[in-house]
Amino acid sequence: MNRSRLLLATSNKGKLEEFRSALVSLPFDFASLQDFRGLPPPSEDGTTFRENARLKAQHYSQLTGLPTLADDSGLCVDALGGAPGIYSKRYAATDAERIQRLLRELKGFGEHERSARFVCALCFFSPEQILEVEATVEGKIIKEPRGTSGFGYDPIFWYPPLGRTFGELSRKEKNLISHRGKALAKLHEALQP
Ligand code: ITT
Repeated sequence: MNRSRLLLATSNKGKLEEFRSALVSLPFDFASLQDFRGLPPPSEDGTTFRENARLKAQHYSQLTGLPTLADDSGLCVDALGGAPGIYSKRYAATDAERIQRLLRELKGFGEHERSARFVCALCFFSPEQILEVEATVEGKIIKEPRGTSGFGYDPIFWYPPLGRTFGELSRKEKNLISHRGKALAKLHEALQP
């Protein structure tokens, strides 16, 4: 059977690995932005995760002619009024600096004031079909990074049911419970032939 190609449109390596591992059983050949070097980036000027995911997916689908999956995600911290939220990537220049900034902003906040959630919006965009799904996972921000797995804010995101940070989970464990894992499971179901 002729399998169609699906573009996994992210320049974030951590996301790409999680996509591949969660979607492996779908009947697509996966392409990535590595296969389309030099494409201009989309303008992510939406006001919600959902809008930004749609902007990215539509942008890359129209440039490549391929069905495209894009993700917009981030960390929302209650004590900071939901920041960094859709600005999670732009919070600082590197993962380490983003973590340091967040820990600085939360200095002085006690154990019970550090609740947070990761949010993930996915958009599958093709000329025939647009699918949008969203999922969240609740946790709290600890005071010192723990673990080296995953990416981004994972080492400071404490997940109470497992008593570990996301930085201490394998990719498989993270995909079972994370915002992205849950959103990918919904998408997987919707895309089943
Ligand atoms: P693409 O737009 O190319 O997909 P990006 O990293 O620029 O990649 P976003 O604009 O969606 O993506 O930014 C999301 C940021 O939120 C990401 O860079 C991390 O800092 C953080 N983030 C999202 N999901 C995360 C996760 O599962 N673990 C840790 N941090 C995460």
